[in-house]
Amino acid sequence: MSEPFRFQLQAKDGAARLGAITMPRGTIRTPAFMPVGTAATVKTLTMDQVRGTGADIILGNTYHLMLRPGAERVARLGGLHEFARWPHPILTDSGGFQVMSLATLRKLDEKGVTFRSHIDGAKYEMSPERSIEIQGLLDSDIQMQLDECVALPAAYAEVERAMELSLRWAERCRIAFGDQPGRAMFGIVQGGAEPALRERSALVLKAMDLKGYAVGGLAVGEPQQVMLDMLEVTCPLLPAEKPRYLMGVGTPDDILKSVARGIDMFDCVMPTRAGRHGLAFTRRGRVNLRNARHADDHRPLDEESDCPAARDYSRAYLHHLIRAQESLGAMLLSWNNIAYYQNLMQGIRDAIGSGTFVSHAEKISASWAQGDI
Ligand code: PRF
Repeated sequence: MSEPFRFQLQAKDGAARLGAITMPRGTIRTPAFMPVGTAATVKTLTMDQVRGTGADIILGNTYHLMLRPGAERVARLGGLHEFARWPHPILTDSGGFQVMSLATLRKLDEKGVTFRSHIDGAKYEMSPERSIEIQGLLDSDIQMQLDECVALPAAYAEVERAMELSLRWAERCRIAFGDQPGRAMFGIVQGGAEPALRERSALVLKAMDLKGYAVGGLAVGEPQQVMLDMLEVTCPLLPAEKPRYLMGVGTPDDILKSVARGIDMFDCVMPTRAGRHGLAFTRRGRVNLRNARHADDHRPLDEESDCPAARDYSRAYLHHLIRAQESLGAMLLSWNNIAYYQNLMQGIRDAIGSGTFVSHAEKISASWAQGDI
């Protein structure tokens, strides 16, 4: 019998938590960063490269995969792990957030969302039940409830309406998901920048006794301090023995400050998207390789990195690739950036384990502030 879904807390340092999620396809060391693999690919990278950076889990998107190649097709082809050649855990987002940002002619009501594909204009309907069905067809290990995320700033009544709808959808998703021992369905706390709404959302979801909880509706236009304030309201209300996932976040600085407030899991397009645009994350801060000052720089991004992209190629060469729009440039910088994020998470985990998280976080951000040498 394979291992059911389990979260073990191994150490705490202030509100920061070190832990592990064990499930049939593998163990996720937390705090974890999940590279984004929207369309069954972490853009520009092979799964061997992604795995080699230390990633335990990647994220996939219901919205993109239901449109192309189609959830039923992925199921016929053996599921997303087999299709994309990633045998380790996969978390899928539920689709609503991507519908609202990408699809055209969207309509949202109690039943769910209807929209037209941004690819060919075809019409789709997605209910909470269909979102869970699709995530099951993909064979996702951690599935997300369908929710509605409101961009900030927003009126209280609008945030409240979307949060209450998300709670009703959470209950429908919980029932549709049923009892699947080796998999999990996470609820999503909504409530914008309103402490009272965050509190109600967290308490109702907690009562549903889900296997994990996400904090959604943040990093959607509000200042960082507002996001951190909402985490300070929300995290203490969530059950200590369940994992907490901050959706779509963020910069390395966002991650350090959110771990400090009790978040265990993150995903963000930042490392891959920034990489495709010529931006490299390094221990000394961000380096824009489009900049002419790199044209004759023979130094690598980081001679001490264990990622070949950081260690073995000169900045001059990376600059050239990016300027010439060569796809190798996008690949090398995406690889460097995912490796940087995974190293950041490993450093965070080690520091929590040794009770030095605060000084470690200070050291890391002081090193960014030095700038590129
Ligand atoms: N809900 C879902 N996915 C998301 C978000 C959300 O609120 C966010 C907000 N940062 C990113 N991805 N389902």
